[in-house]
Parts: sequence; structure tokens; C-alpha cells
Amino acid sequence: MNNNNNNKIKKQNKIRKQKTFFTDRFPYITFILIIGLSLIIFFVIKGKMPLNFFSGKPATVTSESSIDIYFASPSKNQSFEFVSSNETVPIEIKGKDIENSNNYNVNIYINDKLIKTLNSAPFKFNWNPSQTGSYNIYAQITDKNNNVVFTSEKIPFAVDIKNEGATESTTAENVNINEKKSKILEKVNYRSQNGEPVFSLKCYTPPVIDGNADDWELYDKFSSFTPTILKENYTNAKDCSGVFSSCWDKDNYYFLIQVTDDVYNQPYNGNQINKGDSVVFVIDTDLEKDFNIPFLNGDDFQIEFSAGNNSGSAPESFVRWPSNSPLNSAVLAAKKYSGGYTIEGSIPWYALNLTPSDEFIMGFTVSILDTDNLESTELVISSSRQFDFNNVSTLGTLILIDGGDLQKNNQTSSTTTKSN
Ligand SMILES: [Ca+2]
Ligand SMILES: [Ca+2]
Ligand SMILES: [Ca+2]
Ligand SMILES: [Ca+2]
Repeated sequence: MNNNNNNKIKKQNKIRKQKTFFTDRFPYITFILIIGLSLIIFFVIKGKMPLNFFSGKPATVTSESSIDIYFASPSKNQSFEFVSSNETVPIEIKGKDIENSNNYNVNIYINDKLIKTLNSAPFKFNWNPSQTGSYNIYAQITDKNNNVVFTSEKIPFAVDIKNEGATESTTAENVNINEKKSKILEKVNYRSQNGEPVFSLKCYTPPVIDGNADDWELYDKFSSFTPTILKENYTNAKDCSGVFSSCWDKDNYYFLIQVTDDVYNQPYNGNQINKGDSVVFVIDTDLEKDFNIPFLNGDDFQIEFSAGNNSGSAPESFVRWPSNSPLNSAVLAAKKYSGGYTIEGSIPWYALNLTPSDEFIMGFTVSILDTDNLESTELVISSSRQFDFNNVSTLGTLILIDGGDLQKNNQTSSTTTKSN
């Protein structure tokens, strides 16, 4: 009997031990089950929610179908052919919902990068691509609480910039001249923030001032004009662009500017030519002394040129600074044609109180003023990266160099490969 009782107690202890063993493990099993179930629920919900929800981005609130927008520009697969890297792609988004309400922001993404947020109509701007390439654009509409209410489809387009890079030198095969230019650039002090210097080569046979460009083949051509004033109006090279060349001898500074302009509009003469289509030189003949002076002084010149008024008057010049009078000693010839005009001219050095010399350096910006449909200037593009008529510290640089007789060198280099 006693023995029997002892066995019972032992048995109960064994059961209790087993129970304790099971209850010891039970919390872990419960825990693993909870984690497992949570993960399953999480993935089920995540699959049904918009992707943004878990990545901290604003959640979609409004039904996407309630917003209706489209790209008026660019169109699908449109390709843009530009002649300069300053040209822009017009971007315009239209849609009644966004145009009739002030409650939306339009975020524009190009190649998935946010480049502009517009918050009122018209939803348009000009985008300047830095390089040739294939792009895609889409718009994301957000409400004022930054919730995404619509994302448009991606519109592919392409940009091809012909003259990627800067100044084109037609004397590239003449190694001496390029070496000379590099050496000068190493030693001279110029305002590099305003752009690379423009070189003017000495001419041994002066160009004939007749409006024809045929005697300018051997000279450097500058075409990298930058929109500088009212630049928001700049759209493309057909609206306003140019190619500028100049040369010099002991008597004169000669220049040729070929302007591309879709609408020639010069209603004025005399002291008002700067309100119509015109070209302006601003020159600081004492750059070294005035390097840190922003205001115009006695050795600076602001000279305007017109190809003639709308009724066909002769080309003319006007010196805005310092004299406020026409530059009568300048010789000018101009041609107007569909899509632009050309001005060729010579300015005697004595009019600038200057004696030219090899490696002479001056502050210089040539600007093209474009007037199309308004009564005054709508856009200015300049040879310097920035430009302000009244601030000579925005001027670029012009360097006179003697590269030898180009006509003679050109004949020699076409018969021999070795340069002297
Ligand atoms: Ca000529
Ligand atoms: Ca124009
Ligand atoms: Ca000066
Ligand atoms: Ca014009």
C-alpha cells in the first residue's frame, strides 16, 4: 500500500515535470506563430496598397482617374535638333482640372529627376538640356498637402546638339596659332567667370565691307551666345542666334556678325536703334586698370549697330557711351534676308583712342538684341555668360593676336603637311 502510494506520487511528479517542460516552451511557439502571421498579413496588405505607402512618400488620396492632364509639348518621340547648347525644349502641360484650380502643384520629372515644380497656370517653361541624349518626361500632380493625386505616363523625346562645345576655330590645322592662344591664356588675367576669351586675328588683307561673308572663311567663328537679358523669352536658335568673327590691322577693327532671327523688326533710327533688332559692342579698352571697376568710365565704349530700319534705310551705328552720337567713322554694310541679317563693318582704332598690338587684351562683349513683335527689346543674347549694359565687370574678353598671314599660311598648309 505504501509502495503503491509512492509510485502514484512519482507518476504525478513525472506528469508535472512534463507539463512544466511544455509550458516552458509554449511562449516561444506562440511568439513564432505571431511573427509568422504578422508577416503574412503585412505582405497581403502591402500587395493591395500603393507602392509609396511603405516608403514614406505621400499616399494617393484622390482617385487617379479624376485628374486629366496631357503634355502639349514635348510630343511623344519628338526629336529636337539644336545648333547650340543654349537652346531649350519647350515644356507645357495642359488640363482643365489643374488650370481651373489653384490647389495643385505640377512636379515635372525628366529621366526620373525632379527638375521643376509649377504651382499655377500656365504650366509651361523652357528646359535647357545640357547634352545630347534620349530623355523621358512625366508630371506628377500633388495637392496642397503634398499628396500625389496623379502621375502621368512617361513621354520619350530626344535632343541632338550639333555644336556641343564652344568656339569653333577654322584655323585648327594651324598649330602655331593654337599654341599661341594657349600660351596667352596661361599668362593673361581675364574674367574667366564670364566665359573664354574671343580671339581676333590680324588680317594682312582687310575684308571688303560689302555684307558678303566670303572673305571671312579663315577667321575664328564665335557662336556660343548665351541668353543674358529677358532670357526667359529664349526658345531656340531660329528666334535668335548668331555667328561672330572679327579681325584687325593697324588701322581698323573689322567684324562680321551673321544673325539668325525669325522676325526682323527695326522700326527705329538714330538714338533709338537699341529698341529694335540690333547688335551692341561694349568694350573696355583698359581692362588691366579697370579689372575691378564695375562702372563705365572714359576708356569704355558702347556701340550699337542696326542693319537698317523696316523701310530699308542704310545700316547705321550709335555710340551710347561715351558720346551719345553716331559713329561716323565706322564703315558698315548689311544684308537682310528671310530668317536673319548680316552686318559687316570696320571701326577705326582712333575712334577708340587705341593703338592695337599683338596680344592686346580688352574687355569685350558682343550682344544681339532681338525685337520681334513688341515695341522694345524682347531678348538679349551675349558672347559673355552674363551681361549688364551698365556693369563692365560682366564683360567677356577679346584678345588681338598676330597669327601671320592667314591666306598665305592656308595656301602653304594645303600643299605641305608640316607647319612652319
Ligand atoms: Ca565682306
Ligand atoms: Ca526673333
Ligand atoms: Ca574702363
Ligand atoms: Ca527680331
